[in-house]
Amino acid sequence: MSNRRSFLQRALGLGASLVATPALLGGQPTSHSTHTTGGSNAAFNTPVITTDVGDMPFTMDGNTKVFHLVAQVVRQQIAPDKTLDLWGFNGSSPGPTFQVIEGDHVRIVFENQLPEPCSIHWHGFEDRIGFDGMPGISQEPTRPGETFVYEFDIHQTGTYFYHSHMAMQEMAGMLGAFIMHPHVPYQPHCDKDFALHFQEYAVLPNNTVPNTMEMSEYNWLLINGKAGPMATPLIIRQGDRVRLRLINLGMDHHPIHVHGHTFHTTGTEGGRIPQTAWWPGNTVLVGVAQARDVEFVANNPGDWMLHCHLPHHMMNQMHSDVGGTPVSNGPLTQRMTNSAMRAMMNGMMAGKPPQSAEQMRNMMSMDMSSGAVQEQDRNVAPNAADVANFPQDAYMEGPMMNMEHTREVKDLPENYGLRSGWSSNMQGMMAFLRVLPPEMYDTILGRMRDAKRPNEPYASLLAERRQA
Ligand SMILES: [Cu+2]
Repeated sequence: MSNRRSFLQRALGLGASLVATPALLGGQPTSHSTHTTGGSNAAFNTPVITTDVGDMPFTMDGNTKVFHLVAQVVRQQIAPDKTLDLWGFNGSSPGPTFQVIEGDHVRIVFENQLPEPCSIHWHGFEDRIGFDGMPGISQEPTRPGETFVYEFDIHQTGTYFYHSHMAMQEMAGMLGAFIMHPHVPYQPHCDKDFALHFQEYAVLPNNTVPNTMEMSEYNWLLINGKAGPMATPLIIRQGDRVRLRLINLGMDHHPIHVHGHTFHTTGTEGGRIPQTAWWPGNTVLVGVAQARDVEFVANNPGDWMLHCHLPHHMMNQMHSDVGGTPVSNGPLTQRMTNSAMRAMMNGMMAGKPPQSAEQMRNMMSMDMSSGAVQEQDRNVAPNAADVANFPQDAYMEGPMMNMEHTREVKDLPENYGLRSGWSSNMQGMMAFLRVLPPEMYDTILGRMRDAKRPNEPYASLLAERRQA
């Protein structure tokens, strides 16, 4: 993906990816806030961080910010054992986040590399009809290989979106965030500002393509294109005032819950709410096509969870145990463990692949060490077989396999120092909100910096700390 993006940048002469710095986002950075009360009165817009996604680079043509948006097929790993074929933008799904300032003149050169027509809608923009992206209504769709140029004078502020206005394309992943920072920064100042997309996919067994015909049964629930335990944690310094921009462009509504803190809802997809009308909560319903901005002072240290509270949205590869029994990762009874192991061994000894490639991958990633089996045993009461509703028919119920040994989880600097075994309980629409004491915060930032990742979503944070 990153190769593709840098190739595009070279091919189009865009040069290196531009990192949004405070100077580009209006105002000048003052000294970093004291972190005692959270929310200094610093007068600059904190760049938004979109974990696992990153920003859309731009170049300047006079006073115009020029973006090159490419619709294309994207192969994306969403969990340690799952990769999907999605449609997205510039190498990722959701597409990279646009960040502009009220008063900006913006040009977006849209190129369609998909095998069918596409048209981009700028959700919430009070724009001219000819740029609204309604195929056959406001304009012709952009056909395969064609380019269309959108131009906007930004006069709004808040959390907006872009997405394909072909509904099935949107359901295959064609969506992204468009942040309009205010010319006069909001008060109180937020030290961290994150954008989080909530998406759901229905992927049939042994398939890599979301079934966009599905209307209600989803088995992969994602934050910023990743399912737990692969969603990158939000890294927060204890005392920071934090803004979360919760975005939903899917088929389901998501009640998003934050642990350990009380937030205020300070904005919607229509922009900022006057402070006198903010309302407190720890869960906010983000309906389809809505955004909810919430803010809080992260004064409670810990590795807190942020997740959708719909129970079925807290699981991976959720599906009913009807028909052939897949490899169970749930709270196995000893009997089930033995029969599953026996079936696998018999299959192997007969010299035939035990199951499909995907089931095999799942099996390989399962922690089969004797310690893990004992751990499973400890999780099941001796009388379990006599208890009504046990085991439940959803085979991914309960703690699943530990994925800490997988490269994707182990090597992520943002996961450093998490409690051992955490990944067994982090599934679906879940991510960590790590409120870190200063020393640990600096340690993790150091590790993130050392990782030198291309298209680093945290680039603005790492750059800011380098200046400080
Ligand atoms: Cu949900």
